[in-house]
Amino acid sequence: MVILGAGPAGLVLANLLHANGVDCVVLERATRTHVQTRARAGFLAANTVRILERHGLAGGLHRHGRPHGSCEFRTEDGSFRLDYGGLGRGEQHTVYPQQELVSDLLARFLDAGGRIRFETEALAVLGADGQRPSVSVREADGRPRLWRARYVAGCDGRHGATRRSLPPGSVRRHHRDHGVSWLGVLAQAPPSLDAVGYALHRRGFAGHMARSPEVTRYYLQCEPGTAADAWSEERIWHELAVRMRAADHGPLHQGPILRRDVIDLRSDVLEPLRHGALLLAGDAASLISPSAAKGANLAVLEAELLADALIDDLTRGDSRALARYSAQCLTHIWRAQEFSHWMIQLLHDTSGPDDESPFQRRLRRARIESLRTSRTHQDWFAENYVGV
Ligand code: RFL
Repeated sequence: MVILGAGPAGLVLANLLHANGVDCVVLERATRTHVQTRARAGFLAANTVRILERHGLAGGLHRHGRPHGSCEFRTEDGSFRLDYGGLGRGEQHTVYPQQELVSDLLARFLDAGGRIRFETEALAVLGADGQRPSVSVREADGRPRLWRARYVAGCDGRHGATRRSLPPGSVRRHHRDHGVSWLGVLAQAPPSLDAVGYALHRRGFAGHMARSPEVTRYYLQCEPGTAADAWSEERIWHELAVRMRAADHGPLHQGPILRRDVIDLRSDVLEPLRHGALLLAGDAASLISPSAAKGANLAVLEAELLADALIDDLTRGDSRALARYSAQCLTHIWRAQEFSHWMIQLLHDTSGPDDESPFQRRLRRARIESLRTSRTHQDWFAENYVGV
């Protein structure tokens, strides 16, 4: 079994297969240091925590993760809090940075004798429609090599070899560009409020999410096409203060900006998540905007489903679960996409300069008002916000 990519999807899959006696190797393009320091997600859903617990992979997040169940909306009509941990199914997030989770998964896999080749870039998956697919790679020393396996798991994210290797017409791609971009910054500064902050402002959306007691992620809606370094630190903090209405709610805790990325809010789903012996999981299978913090959670869920299916197939000769894998994941993926799409509509003014814009803006205000006042709406929100 060859697994492409050492992100959350590839490493959960690798740990589960290895623990069940399935011979596998992980091929990863980046260095170990890069993989262990890549800051991305931070909000783990309750189901993700249960999956990791089920397989003894939750030690680190139990020691260092923090429960989180509150978000605050700040709008021109005032602000309100939703303690979502006590709504819906009563589930909370665990805040645990993705790079910490990846480091735990990696250490566990290697300690158990798992094989991983860093700095090994998959170039193409070949012969996936046959019984013996192979992966052509460039090894760390630059030499080409071919890895053969019964199955290849494509867990190499949005820009990996998996997506490039799918023959035209083999898989359908459902795509949506939301026309919205965010400047995401990671600041060496304590969180400014004890909740996720969603600020809806006529200058654009601003978001606040704790990562640790010392590090906070902020998002600022920016013009599509903005370069990551286009805004000065001063402008970033000023814009955040204005949009988050610091004058009414208190100043933001500022600190050096550690990282910045421009994120174009795009969604896409490949269907089915399988082409013969090539099986897709995580961002390689579907991309979801970070507005609802679902990407890493879907990756872990899909990895567990794929591991169970492959273990049945490879150790018991039972391929029924593998046949169901794609449809099962797609149900979860579309549900998450629907909620993420709803969040995008809620957080941004996506209407253009046409006659219908004022109508759209009023709908958005009504939606927020419903969320502020209706317990039924709040329960629905909580269930979908934490659920994957
Ligand atoms: P990853 O983590 O991208 O890992 C893929 C791995 O494959 C390697 N790779 C290759 N290896 C070999 N050969 C090749 N040709 C290769 N090409 C690539 C890469 O080096 C990498 O190590 O995918 P995976 O495992 O599917 O995990 C997906 C998640 O990383 C992603 O969905 C989340 O980070 C999305 N996301 C969030 N998700 C959440 O659930 N909660 C959040 O709060 C959250 N916040 C975020 C996010 C993503 C963000 N960015 C930068 C896109 C915040 C941000 C800013």
